[in-house]
Amino acid sequence: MRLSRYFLPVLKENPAEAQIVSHRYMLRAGMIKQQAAGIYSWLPLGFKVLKRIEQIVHEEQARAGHIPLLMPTLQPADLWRESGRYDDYGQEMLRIKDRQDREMLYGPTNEEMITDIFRAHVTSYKDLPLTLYHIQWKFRDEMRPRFGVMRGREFLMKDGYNFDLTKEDALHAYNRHLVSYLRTYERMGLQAIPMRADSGPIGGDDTHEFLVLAETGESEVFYDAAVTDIKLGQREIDYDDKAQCEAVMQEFTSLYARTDETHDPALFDKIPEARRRSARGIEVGQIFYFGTKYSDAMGATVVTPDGSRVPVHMGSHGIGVSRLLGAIIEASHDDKGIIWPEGVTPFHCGIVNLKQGDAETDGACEGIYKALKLIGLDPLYDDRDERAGAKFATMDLIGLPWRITVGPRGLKNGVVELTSRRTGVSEEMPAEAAVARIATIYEGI
Ligand code: P5A
Repeated sequence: MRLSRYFLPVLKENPAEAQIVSHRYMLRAGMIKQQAAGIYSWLPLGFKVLKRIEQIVHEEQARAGHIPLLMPTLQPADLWRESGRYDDYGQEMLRIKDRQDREMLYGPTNEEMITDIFRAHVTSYKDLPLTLYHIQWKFRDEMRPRFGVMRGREFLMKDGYNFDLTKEDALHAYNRHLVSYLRTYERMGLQAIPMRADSGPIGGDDTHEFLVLAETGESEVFYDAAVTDIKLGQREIDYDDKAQCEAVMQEFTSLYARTDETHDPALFDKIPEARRRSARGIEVGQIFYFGTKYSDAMGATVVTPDGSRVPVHMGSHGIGVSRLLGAIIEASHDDKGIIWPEGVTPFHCGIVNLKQGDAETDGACEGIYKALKLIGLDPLYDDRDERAGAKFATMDLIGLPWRITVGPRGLKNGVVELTSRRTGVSEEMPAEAAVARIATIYEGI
């Protein structure tokens, strides 16, 4: 993309309404625009990152064997009357009447609707196990929408639902989700720690939230510092291997890590003092096992091998897709702007032309731009007639992890400059070498 033809409405001033850094940078980098409290338009740069995050979520769900579908945002109230949650949900639910006076709602989550789909089409244990998911907009009329996309009213969620014959199978689905979520967050450059939590209006006893540690996080958390040393890394996972998934789950959840809702000071005090931590965190996901809560209430049953009918065991599993943008920025920025991890960056590399209009510099930039595109990368070429300082400030603000700077002085010596946004370190090298380096960096990402 050439910046001269892109739509990147950056702001010079800090927006007064933004209290935390991610909100400030998302507004300043022209990623989002607020349309009403907690409701945002996703401008091109923000939309691009949102799509990258969705893509990683889809890839990791596919790896775990989960099947995508798409349910609507609007739901009939009657479904929620069946589960008993229509009245329970209270003010957070946006209730709407259509022209026939039928009661509808904008879905805050989809347990009821997926159970309705299941009961309409699945009747035998032979069709199990089954995990369906979608990435769809949700609406929760939060009392205090704030911090930009962190606590929105309209927000994008990945929500998945498992259907299993037995509790044991459903707990495997729980563990499988836990493992696949760990991989999903790590690919986004995040460490998200599973913490024992409260299940709230979703229900059930088994639930973990995934928290990214950040001072601006809304949740208070207590944990053993040793949990931050555990990484999934590149290990091979067989998602059908129950023992392996359970072992990873145990590894990540045996040490003390809880949100304030389930915090137990007596247990916490048993951690060696030097490892005790209380901090704040951003909840980027949550997994639940709630057994037959919805299948009982809504008649989602299957015929078992012995011919009897039983309600299926279920769980649901959510990732805060739009919230993740805020969480990633909170975890990765400096005083100049965002620093995108390579896995989610909106453009792979920036190209800064220091002397727009100079034939040789323009030619070199064009060459690099085309070479990067040819190998399937997506560069952002700042071809505007602007001062170098302004170009650097924009690149730093929007946070592309790599920048190639091209100017007449370097070209005289046959070199361009390759700069890492994270370290600030620059290296001079021929243009072809810079392109080759960028290609290597993104191999396998
Ligand atoms: C699990 C999937 C559920 O709703 N039902 C389907 C279960 N879980 S949850 O924890 O309530 O939400 C899942 C994730 O969505 C994000 N989230 C939000 N993001 C932005 N703004 C909000 N107001 C908001 N509320 C929830 C969180 O990341 C949460 O973990």
